[in-house]
Amino acid sequence: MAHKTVYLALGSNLGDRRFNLRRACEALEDARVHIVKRSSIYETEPRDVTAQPWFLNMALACETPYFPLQLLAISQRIERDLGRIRGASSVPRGPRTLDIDILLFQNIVMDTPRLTIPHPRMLDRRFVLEPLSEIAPHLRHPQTKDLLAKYLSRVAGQKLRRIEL
Ligand code: PH2
Ligand code: MG
Ligand code: MG
Repeated sequence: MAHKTVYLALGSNLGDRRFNLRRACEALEDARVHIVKRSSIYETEPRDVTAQPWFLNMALACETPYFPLQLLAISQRIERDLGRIRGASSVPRGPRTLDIDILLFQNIVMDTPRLTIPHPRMLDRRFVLEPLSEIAPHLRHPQTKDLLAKYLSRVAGQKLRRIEL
């Protein structure tokens, strides 16, 4: 079956953050989500819930045979395997060992209770736009048709630092 191009955002702010990101990449590869390009790792100031540890974030360009909801299920399984707790005992947008977010999936636009693509908050988040622009500088948002660079300039006040490998 034809493979589709998808952009993912990874984040971790609990436990061994670097290890969690590395294991996530390995688990994605094992699940037929093939990583074509990976960004640097960035240490980023927490957004939304600001009283939580700083995150490590990165972005991936992948090729996969799956459809969006299948990829969501795989991502959530990997989050659980890496110790992610959801439900009553966890704070929405709060600390987590691993978060895998689907940013863009081909040029698909979908809005369902389980999954919204493009990711609805991606354009306001430097921790997403910075790593994503690093691996895909010419990408346009499928709804606005604008280059990511346009949005990046608006979030320059959000703190982050690129971690040297
Ligand atoms: N994820 C959130 C909420 N806030 N802040 C940073 N810096 N990085 C994240 O990955 C992040 C966040 C919800 O998923
Ligand atoms: Mg998220
Ligand atoms: Mg998520």
